[in-house]
Amino acid sequence: MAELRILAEKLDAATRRACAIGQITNDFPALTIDDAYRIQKLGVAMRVERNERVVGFKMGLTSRAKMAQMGVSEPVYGRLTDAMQVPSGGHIRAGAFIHPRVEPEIAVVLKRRLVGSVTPFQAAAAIEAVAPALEIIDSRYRDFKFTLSDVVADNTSACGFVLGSPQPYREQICNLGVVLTINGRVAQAGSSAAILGHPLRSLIEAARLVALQDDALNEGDVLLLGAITASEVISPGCWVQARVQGMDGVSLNVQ
Ligand code: OOG
Ligand code: MG
Repeated sequence: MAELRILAEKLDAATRRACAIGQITNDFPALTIDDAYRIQKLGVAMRVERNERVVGFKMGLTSRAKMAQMGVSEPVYGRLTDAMQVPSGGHIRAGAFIHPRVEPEIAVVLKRRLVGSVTPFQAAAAIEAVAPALEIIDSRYRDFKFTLSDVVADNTSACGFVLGSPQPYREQICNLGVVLTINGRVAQAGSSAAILGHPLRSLIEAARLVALQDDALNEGDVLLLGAITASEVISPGCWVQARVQGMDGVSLNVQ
């Protein structure tokens, strides 16, 4: 456990200094996924000690586009805190991060606790609202390169998120067109079906994965369901917008 704490501190320092580090699996090639989730939990506890509040979770690597882009092929989850949230139309300072990227997502807000094996019906019944979202990711590893254990320990590159206007959950979220523009130009386009074939599956998978680590999705939690397309590099001067069919846009300025 002491060793896991040291690794969590190393990742936390890299985050705060915006300074990349080598992959931890270079030194610990046998690092298990369970240990990686323990490191993640210790790192988030350090944020909580600094008065951040956990507001939910994010799923990662739930689309083929992301799996191919990152060379990792299993869904993972990370934790979101209030300090990571940026209001829609707000800004971030690229210099506060190492090599930030943005990706279009859909978020759900839960009205019920969800944990372990749940049916699609139970998952749908737990959704209070759906919102278009942008996720800002920033791997703490050099060159944005990692193994599955590395990225889990690094809180799945969580760095920031933007939520658009919440809408009541509709059954038809399974095949919505999604476009990511940067300075008005289409950078990525896809469909919500890219999320494990159906966005609801990401919620079901989140409930299963958190239970493996003795955790749960709770009432009021936000859950980002995972990027629909590959991510895009952002730099000062970028105005990023995601549009999900039938929903309002969600945007972010990069300074
Ligand atoms: C890992 C996080 C992936 C997503 O939506 O697929 C992720 C990364 O790509 O750095 O957030
Ligand atoms: Mg993401």
